[in-house]
Amino acid sequence: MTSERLKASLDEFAIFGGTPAFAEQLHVGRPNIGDRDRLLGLFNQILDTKRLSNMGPLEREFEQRVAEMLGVKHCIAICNATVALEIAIRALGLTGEVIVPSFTFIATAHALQWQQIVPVFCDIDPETHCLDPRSVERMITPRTTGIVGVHLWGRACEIDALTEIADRHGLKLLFDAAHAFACSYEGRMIGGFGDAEVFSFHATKFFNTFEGGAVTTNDDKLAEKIRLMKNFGFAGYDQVIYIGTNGKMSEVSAAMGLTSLESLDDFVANNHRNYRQYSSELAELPGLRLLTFKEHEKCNYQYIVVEVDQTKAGIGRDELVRLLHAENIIARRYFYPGCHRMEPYRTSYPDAGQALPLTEQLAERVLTLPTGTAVGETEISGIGRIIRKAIARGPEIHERLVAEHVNLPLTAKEY
Ligand code: T4K
Repeated sequence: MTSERLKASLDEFAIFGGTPAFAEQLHVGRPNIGDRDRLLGLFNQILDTKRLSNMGPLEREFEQRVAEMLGVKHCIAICNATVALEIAIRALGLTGEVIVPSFTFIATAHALQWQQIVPVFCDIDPETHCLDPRSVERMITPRTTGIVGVHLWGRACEIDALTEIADRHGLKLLFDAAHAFACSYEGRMIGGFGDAEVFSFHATKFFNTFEGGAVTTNDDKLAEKIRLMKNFGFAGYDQVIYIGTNGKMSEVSAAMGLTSLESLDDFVANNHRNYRQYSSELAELPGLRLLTFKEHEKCNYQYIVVEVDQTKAGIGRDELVRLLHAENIIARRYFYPGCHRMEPYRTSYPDAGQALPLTEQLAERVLTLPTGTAVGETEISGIGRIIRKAIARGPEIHERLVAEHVNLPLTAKEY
């Protein structure tokens, strides 16, 4: 960091021509990497044995280790969570309409639309950012076949309420648990709820397999179907008994997964430490709310999520993001503007927003901040100080940005 102790005058903020607080960019989503020697050892094993893919020994070991850790009968490793969602949706026989939050990564909705299933966007609880079960109930029609809940930021949905609704209406219940690896709900690990759950092990997740994902389930028949589907429907040599795709996880990804598993506790401890520091750095700032986690549950703390209320902070979320970017703090507006305002949904369902007032409000307020092993005490204290100074002078910064026409909507490149 170079000049973060400054910013005594507005001119010292990088957005107004000052020196950026950090010489190098700090990102949301820098990968955590486990023991390099262990990983390279596994790579050598892969190269020596020449077993690179197709349900190799590392993929199978990875599946077994994940299933044990989550206390679930089946873990089926997949090449990424998007394909895992697509396969799970198909294996569950979803058709017609499926209820899903709009406040999620676009893959959740696309996995449905990709198979000509209508994603019916449902509002969220502004406290939890997850599906509001009462809104879910209102969106059910005779065409509804399922619900896809998203454990956003690693915080579990209201699983009991959603399960009750799904059971009562005869609907399938799938959870997009892309954010929730190593998290629990009422003391039980996420992975065994609903009909199935889907994890992401993408590079930007706290636990990664480069690219990767998994479906977990306690349903033997469903697991068998998913195993067939991820391998073109092959039941043996020359024997295709089902429609399928290619969802296999490569051996290098499984090697990364096994290595990451060995460091999982360290990754979580690091995230938790970062989260606690952010909590104290950002405490009691007007108009700023740091999303909290239930300390009695297991949590990966992989996202530092902040809501900005311009009426109290004096500065808007987009203005703060722009100010932070200038300081080389690459905050992100996940999941702006909401799936319903992205194509093809924006054109297909132009009125969807009417049923989503809380989603629309939240999408204008949320930003996420860098964490993971790439940032430590010094960086978080620098980020905290910049945010505190920006909020302390929120109205002035806002006025100057307006006067200098810097408060125009963020462009795609600036997100
Ligand atoms: N459901 C939910 C709720 C999800 O959040 C996601 C994915 C999915 C389903 C689908 O999972 P996958 O099919 O991806 O397994 C990222 C990820 O690509 C995506 O996996 C993730 N959610 C989403 C929340 O974030 P971007 O567009 O923000 O990534 P990108 O390329 O801007 O990367 C963020 C930052 O991370 C970069 O600025 C630098 C750093 N980075 C990234 C990569 C890929 C690195 O340092 N190294 C890297 O290799 O989407």
